[in-house]
Amino acid sequence: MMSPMTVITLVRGSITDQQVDAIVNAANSSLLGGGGVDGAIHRQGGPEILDACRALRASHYGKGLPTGQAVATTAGKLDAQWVIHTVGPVWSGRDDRSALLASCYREALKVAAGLGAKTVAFPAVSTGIFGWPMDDGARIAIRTVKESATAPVEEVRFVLFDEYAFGEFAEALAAQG
Ligand code: AR6
Repeated sequence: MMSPMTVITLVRGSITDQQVDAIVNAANSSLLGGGGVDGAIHRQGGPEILDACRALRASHYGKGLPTGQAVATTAGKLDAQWVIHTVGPVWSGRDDRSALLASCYREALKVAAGLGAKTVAFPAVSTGIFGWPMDDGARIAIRTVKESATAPVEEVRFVLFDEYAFGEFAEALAAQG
């Protein structure tokens, strides 16, 4: 269960504008950038983040960061100490990949706790370019954070880009109390 010291907050906006200890990136296995949240983070964080990602590829992830895993780099010029890159699953109507989506939140929180982060901002992983339905993505996000957030993480902040995403997260949070 989530530590009683951890709160979940929801805000509308861009994840790149958050002042937190760790910002989670919805990356892809290559760790070399892309569109959506990933593009915004690299654009606003500057080249230091890409340099760190290239170094990680060379040292640990020659075949790419597997789906459902998470790894931290510097946050460059962003107002955070770390970016935690995680790779969400691409939505499939045929096979159930929700365990992999849950794993993204769980593993990112584990990395955050290991770094000593008290505040962590998440986007709605997989719900953009990777096509995951927002209502289901929100339920998995809220449930997994409730199950797995631990000290020293005190705040898990979901940063939702539009009113629709915000509404779905608010509903999931209310439903799961
Ligand atoms: N702040 C917060 N949320 C955002 C922002 C932002 N600046 N920009 C978009 N969103 P996506 P994915 C929302 O596509 O589905 C990249 O190319 C967006 O509306 O960023 O996991 C990677 O390199 C959506 O609800 O990530 C991968 O190849 C959510 O963030 C691929 O996209 C996630 O959308 C990952 O796809």
